[in-house]
Amino acid sequence: MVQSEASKSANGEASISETEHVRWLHMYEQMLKIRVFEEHVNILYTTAKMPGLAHLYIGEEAIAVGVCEALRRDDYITSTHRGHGHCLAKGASVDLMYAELLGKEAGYCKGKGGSMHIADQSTGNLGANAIVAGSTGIATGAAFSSKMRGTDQVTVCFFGDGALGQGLLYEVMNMASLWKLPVIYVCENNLYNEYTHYSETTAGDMSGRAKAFGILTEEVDGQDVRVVYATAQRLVERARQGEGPAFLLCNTYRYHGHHVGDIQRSYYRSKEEEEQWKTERDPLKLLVAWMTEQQMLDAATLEQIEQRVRTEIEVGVEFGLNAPYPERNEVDQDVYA
Ligand SMILES: Cc1ncc(C[n+]2csc(CCOP(=O)(O)OP(=O)(O)O)c2C)c(N)n1
Ligand SMILES: [Mg+2]
Repeated sequence: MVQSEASKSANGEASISETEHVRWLHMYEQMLKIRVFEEHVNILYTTAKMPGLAHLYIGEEAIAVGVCEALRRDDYITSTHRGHGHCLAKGASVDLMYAELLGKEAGYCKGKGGSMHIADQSTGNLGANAIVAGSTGIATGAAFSSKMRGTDQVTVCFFGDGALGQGLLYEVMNMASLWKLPVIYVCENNLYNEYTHYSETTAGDMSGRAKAFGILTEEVDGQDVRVVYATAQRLVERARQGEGPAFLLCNTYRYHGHHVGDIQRSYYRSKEEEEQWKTERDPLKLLVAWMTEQQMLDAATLEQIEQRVRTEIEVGVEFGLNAPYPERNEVDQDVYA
């Protein structure tokens, strides 16, 4: 992971170091990769090339990227039904992800898991999970394991605001606090649980639920990757030093429907609300604006990054489409049901 702080220029003003510059460019590229990856997932679904369905993360990219940038490769994450962004931010291969989504043998789960079950042990990704809050037990167990094994690995547990309605989360937060486990609970509050605004399902203060267990809490603007990254870095280092768990509440918004088929959304949220987030609070636009202001980004660099990302994604889509399906006689292999 890249590490450095703002240095002082000759005239004494804080300036962006070369290392930081590289890191911000990388973070922008990662966010764009998630967005373009998912735009193509949407195309694959609407053109009936992809079986099953998918929950798009577009709009929330700054959280996965800001948090995963603060992690080492051997740190762990667990993810959710809306998990492509987490997987890619932790370093998953675009090719193998498309192969999985398209049901192909080369995919992360040999094509048998699909969008909601991608796991990638090589990058410390213990898996997406279709059960709301299901990954909270796995993440806490992984953190317990790191502690027992005496490693300094940290686990990040991503989940949506809907998971705050699940009892398991409270059992594991209790344990994590008592045993000072190196786990960060990252709650992505995108305002909705499926088609219901969180205010109709979630009483009281979200962070207060973690505070009740004596867990350190932070609340950030999930559209601003700079604040997500800075806060995650602090919480991760603290956990690595044995100072225990934290709860990071990130306020965000999903641009698309709950899943790719949810296209008539006016009965639960307005077009104006969607437009406002897209125009005023878009995480990519916010980062580009700041980097441009800091003279870290010009039109030519933006174009180069865009080209690189689009090529990687197009190659990945082709790879997935052309890859073979598993053999028929493998249908009952590697499945547990
Ligand atoms: C235990 C359980 N109950 C219900 C569902 C159906 N379900 C799938 S996603 C979802 C809403 C999740 O909302 P949130 O946690 O806020 O995540 P988001 O989709 O907003 O990212 C529900 C209720 C499920 N998958 N698991
Ligand atoms: Mg939600």
